[in-house]
Amino acid sequence: MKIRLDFLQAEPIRVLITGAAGQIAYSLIYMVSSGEVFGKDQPIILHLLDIPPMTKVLEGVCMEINDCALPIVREVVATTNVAEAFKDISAAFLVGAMPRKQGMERKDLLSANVRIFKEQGQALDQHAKKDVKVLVVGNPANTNALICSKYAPSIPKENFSAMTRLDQNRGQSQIAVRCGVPITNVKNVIIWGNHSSTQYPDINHAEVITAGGDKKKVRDAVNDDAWLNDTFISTVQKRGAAVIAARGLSSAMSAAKAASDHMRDWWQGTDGRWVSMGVFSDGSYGTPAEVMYSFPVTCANKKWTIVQGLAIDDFSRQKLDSTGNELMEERGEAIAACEA
Ligand code: NAX
Repeated sequence: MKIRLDFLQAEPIRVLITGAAGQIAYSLIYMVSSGEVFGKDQPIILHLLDIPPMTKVLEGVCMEINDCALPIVREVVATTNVAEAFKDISAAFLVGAMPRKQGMERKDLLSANVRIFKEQGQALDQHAKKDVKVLVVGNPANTNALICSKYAPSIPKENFSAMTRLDQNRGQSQIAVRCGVPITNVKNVIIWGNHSSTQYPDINHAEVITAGGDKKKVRDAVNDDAWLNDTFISTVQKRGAAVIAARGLSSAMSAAKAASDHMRDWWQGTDGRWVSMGVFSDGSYGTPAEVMYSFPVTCANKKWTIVQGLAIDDFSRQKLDSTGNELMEERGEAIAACEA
């Protein structure tokens, strides 16, 4: 009889999900706990953080985790205590954030949220493992990730990222539907910049295997520049609002799937595939340095590397600049809010 010693021997890792009583977490907890992100042989100790008014909901979520009977989940630490939540974690999905209330200005939302991420940055600095991988989902995701990293100086900046994978998945899916092929036939759609309406979904370097089996540039396969330069871009940019209009609630299942795709690829590698991640900009492609800018990256050995050498035409240049300008503005407002 063959005994699976690898599974028995692996040390559990502690994985934090914040906003654990919310709707994205409701899907994400299952995806992480089923082994899709860190591997089916990697036991985990789930840390779940939410705010005190959500304690009862969190208890219900814990009951369901137990009832799922998940082999890799060794323990669940459900808490409203920030220090306990961040203690010894190896990975963090920072999903919890304050939602936009009616009549609230964008600036007020930004300042409320960056204060949450300042506190969580400090908690990471004090309590998490120094090689922790942090994915920020809560909006404004890029700027929240920047603030988190600023207040966690003992953790390398490369260990922080913001989620633009949902935008990438949305873009690749639009192309797959348009070309009448499975999603796996489309690759290298890029999201540049901010996870906001200024993001630039770029298909200029994307490829598709057509229904006839040929490998083509997406621009050639679609053969409709008006659709690609206008309808496609605005559909991806406005997809979140379209889901809210239809569902009465914001994207949750797809956001959870994107968060698990993002962390899985970072943790397990992309094998040369490009994925989009909001990461600390080094100024590549003439983007502003020191903002969390979404770039095409590849991942290996738990590290991301920006894909270099791509040609940027005038149309793209203007879009890369405008989303970069927005990130610089957000950075200024966020730092002011944290220092106030
Ligand atoms: P929900 O309102 O369903 O859940 C948020 C949860 O966070 C709540 O349970 C709330 O109590 C908790 N929370 C609030 N403050 C907290 C704090 N300081 N510490 C811990 N928990 C806290 O929102 P949900 O739909 O799950 O969305 C969560 C966040 O994801 C929002 O900021 C949303 O804007 C953002 N999104 C980001 C996306 C991205 O692509 N980057 C896409 C999906 C989503 O819109």
